[in-house]
Amino acid sequence: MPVTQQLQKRVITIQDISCVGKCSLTVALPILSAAGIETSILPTAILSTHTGGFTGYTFRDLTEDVEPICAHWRTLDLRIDAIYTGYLGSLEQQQLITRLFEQFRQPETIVLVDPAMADGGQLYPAFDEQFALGMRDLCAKADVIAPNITEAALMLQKPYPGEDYDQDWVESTLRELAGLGPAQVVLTGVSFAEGKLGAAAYDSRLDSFDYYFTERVPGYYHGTGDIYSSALLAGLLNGKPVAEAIRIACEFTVAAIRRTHAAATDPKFGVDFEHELVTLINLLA
Ligand code: PXL
Repeated sequence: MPVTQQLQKRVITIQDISCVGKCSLTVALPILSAAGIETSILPTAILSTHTGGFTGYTFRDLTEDVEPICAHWRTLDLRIDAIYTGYLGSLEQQQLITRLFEQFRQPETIVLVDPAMADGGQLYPAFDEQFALGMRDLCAKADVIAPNITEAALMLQKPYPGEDYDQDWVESTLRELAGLGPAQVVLTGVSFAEGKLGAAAYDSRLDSFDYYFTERVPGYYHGTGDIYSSALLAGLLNGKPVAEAIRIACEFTVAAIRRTHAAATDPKFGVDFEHELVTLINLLA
């Protein structure tokens, strides 16, 4: 295979390390690497497990490390193609990361914020409404955001609709989220028909909506939002338009969920995305 002359893309991803229970950095790193992207990390916290479905987990907040890490990076003349944030360790980190965006964003940098803080109508255990409003302010600084329906409702301070929404609700929510600042908004966990699940995207520069759905696999699978956002970014950095990137992310994520459902493993440990990395590579080709 010929070696390409293309400059390798670099992402800085800012999320926690959950040591057990695949999510955040333990999925972002392998997915972005498989997509050919150099992945630099800024860990926001270290937990023995993620906080969804486990009890007794440890939590070490790394807020104090953010500024010294950034100060060192500023001496390195780093070319950064994307900054991608996920689960944050504290409210204070939201302000530090806003500053990081200002310091490291270059004209072509894609800033993707996944406001990973809630699902199924509930905030994750560590967070409150104040945190959700801070996440809204961080989303305002992004180019692309990828909330689920719960996160979207929290940031817009509107009621969580459960399953009771229609295309008008989705499209007005997407427009309201774009009104915060990001040019592109991807809403995940969208369903208009029983047995179907997917994503809706809005590009405010084109005023256009795109949808993509696959079959809904029964059950709740932890870490799939992080898998989705990582694959979405892999698509965007490989030059795919958002309509194509949401398709790639949906197909890859559902393939990993399908495999895990068939294996009947405990879903709190995460899904078997590793055996589907080849699917992602083919989807990106
Ligand atoms: O996948 C989202 C996520 C990331 N990191 C931690 C979490 C969760 C969701 O519960 O607890 C620590």
